[in-house]
Amino acid sequence: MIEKLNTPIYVTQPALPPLEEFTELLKQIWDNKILTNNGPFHRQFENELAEYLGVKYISVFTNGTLALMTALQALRITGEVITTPFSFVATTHSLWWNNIKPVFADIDPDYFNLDPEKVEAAITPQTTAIMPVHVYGNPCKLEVFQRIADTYGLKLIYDAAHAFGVKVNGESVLNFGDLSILSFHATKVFNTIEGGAIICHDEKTKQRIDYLKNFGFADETTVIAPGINAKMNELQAAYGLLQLKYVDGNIGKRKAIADIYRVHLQDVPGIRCLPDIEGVNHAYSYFPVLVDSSGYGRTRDEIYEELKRHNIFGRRYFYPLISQFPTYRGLSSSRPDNLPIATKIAEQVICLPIYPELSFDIVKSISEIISSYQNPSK
Ligand code: T4K
Repeated sequence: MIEKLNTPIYVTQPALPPLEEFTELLKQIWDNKILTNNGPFHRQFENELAEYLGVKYISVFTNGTLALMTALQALRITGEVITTPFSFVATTHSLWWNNIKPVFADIDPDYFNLDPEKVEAAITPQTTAIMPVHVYGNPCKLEVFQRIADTYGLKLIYDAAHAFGVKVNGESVLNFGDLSILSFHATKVFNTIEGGAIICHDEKTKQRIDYLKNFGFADETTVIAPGINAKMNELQAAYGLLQLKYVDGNIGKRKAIADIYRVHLQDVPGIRCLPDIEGVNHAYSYFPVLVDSSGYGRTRDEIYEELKRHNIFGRRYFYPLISQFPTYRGLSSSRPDNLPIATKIAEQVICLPIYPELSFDIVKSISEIISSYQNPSK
């Protein structure tokens, strides 16, 4: 039997760069007194990030939510946008803050990303764009979405908040669609404390995004649009530069943890882990497992509570569905009978702790708690 752990284990814990290295960069900021507004670290960070990720143009932001909101402004999206209910609320909130009507479509049962067939069926004359999410960093069906977008003349904006560093056949997942958005929040694979980015594919779009994140200023006296203040400051950009040196090692540790969970949970009846996808370089941002109570003998919520009793705090990302929150539940696309797969997955999923400093012994203990808690006779 596994005892209750002395220190709480959360779903994640941020990886930080060595403090001494950060202090060195802080000294430079203290000397030159440039704190924000496209300073030297901001410029260097964008360049090095673009190179690391294998993308052409990137614009860094205060956070992922403002990046999403600005992306919609950059492409002048209006009317209706088809999106997923199985995500963090920020995906849909970004539409709402832009006065755009979200239209929810169901997800696929394998990796829980938007189902392209359901998206196509939801298109109306008001639809202007599709906003899929690479949930847990597993890539959406990229070619199929592009074909639908091209056929119907729609924009394609990927919420890639979970997909830092993810590649498909050697190509960054961020190079697909019109725009992709990253989050560098403390809970993400790569963090700048808070932060985010928009990835685009041409210089003009990058220019427009950069104007928009700086109030719309094109020069000292010209404001080209009602922009917002969403710039990343120099401290975060400097911190981000350091993070780039360590991110590969951190992803390697995440992979090792995912492998241990998979080995230890593979034979537990009613428990499903998501396998890696062939040709994809994963970043292991989350470790979701599905609990089928008919095989396991207990529900997802019972496992969630049992882990808590051991001082382990998994998270039910993404339950409830966004479509169930008060702002959105009145929409006709929010009806559970329109979203049967998302409804089912939201009831079954729990994300287990995964982060670079998590010890392998604790990963094994968590697996053991889940394995010994099953009750197949039920
Ligand atoms: N699109 C998608 C698909 C997203 O998942 C997100 C964010 C966004 C867009 C928006 O991006 P940002 O605007 O956030 O850049 C967290 C995060 O706040 C959020 O960034 C993230 N998705 C979402 C999935 O998770 P919470 O409310 O679950 O986080 P919280 O504070 O409960 O943290 C979870 C655990 O992590 C804590 O129990 C302890 C640990 N933790 C957390 C923080 C903040 C630490 O150890 N240290 C920390 O500093 O939302």
